[in-house]
Amino acid sequence: MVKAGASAEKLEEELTSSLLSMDIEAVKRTVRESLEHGRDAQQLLSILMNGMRMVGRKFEDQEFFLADLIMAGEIMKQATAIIKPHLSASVMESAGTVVLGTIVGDLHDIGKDIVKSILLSEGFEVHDLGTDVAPTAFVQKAREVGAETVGVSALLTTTIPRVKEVIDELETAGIRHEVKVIIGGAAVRQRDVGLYGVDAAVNDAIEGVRIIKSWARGTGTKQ
Ligand code: B1M
Repeated sequence: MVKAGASAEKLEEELTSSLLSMDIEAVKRTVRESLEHGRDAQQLLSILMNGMRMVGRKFEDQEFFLADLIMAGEIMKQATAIIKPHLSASVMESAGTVVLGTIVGDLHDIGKDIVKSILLSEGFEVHDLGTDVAPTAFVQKAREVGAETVGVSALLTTTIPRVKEVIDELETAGIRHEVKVIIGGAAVRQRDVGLYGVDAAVNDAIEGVRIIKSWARGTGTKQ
């Protein structure tokens, strides 16, 4: 158990070790106790995300199997459910409307759900379409709710290019000039802006929300 005044290193060591040994109860207990003792929610999230990267590497090295990936995903979901209410909540005015989803072919939703929580806490109206979302569905929903932003999560190198179809559909619908598009996920890179014609590409939720907020305030520029 992590003691109240334990160092950041000790906390990271214990949380990562519990995650890698798939001890869901230990992860949840450490997260809960750390928050009770005033630990920063963002710091806990970063530690868990690093741990998930290690899980991913172990999966690549065939040290972990699909069952481990599934279990780690479940642990991350339950841990982030505890952390989310503690993530930054500043301005509570209706900041804008965002349509959010994970692109077609992709079932990863933990990162998307974090982005959604932060957007909600920042006063945005969020329409979450879930995972495996067809490009046309993003556009239909954006049109229906008058969204200024479409946020696409994509974790697989095979699914990232499909964001181009969202851009094409927005153009076909004649509303590309009214809607900004941001893509996010661990493998998303800045070059994706040029490759697929999106307005921003990030691999960090806080950075993504910062950009969406700047667009809502009208201070953002195309990346
Ligand atoms: Co998958 N998976 N997975 N997986 N999985 C990765 C992504 C992988 C990198 C693991 C690896 O091999 N190293 C790899 C992709 C390789 C690649 O394409 N380059 C991979 C693979 C291969 C697969 C399968 C193909 C495995 C298989 O079946 N053989 C399969 C694909 C299924 C599918 O989608 N069709 C698969 C399945 C799964 C599970 C279902 C078991 C599970 C997901 C559970 C779930 O989401 N409900 C899973 C998991 C857990 C992972 C890893 C281990 C962790 C992902 C995660 O949740 N991270 C992952 C390894 C990794 O990411 N390095 C891996 C924590 C999360 C908080 O981070 O999602 O990056 P992330 O979100 C961040 C930022 O990226 C950003 O904000 C978040 C917080 O800062 N962000 C946005 C995300 N979306 C954003 C949107 C924005 C802005 C920011 O604006 C709109």
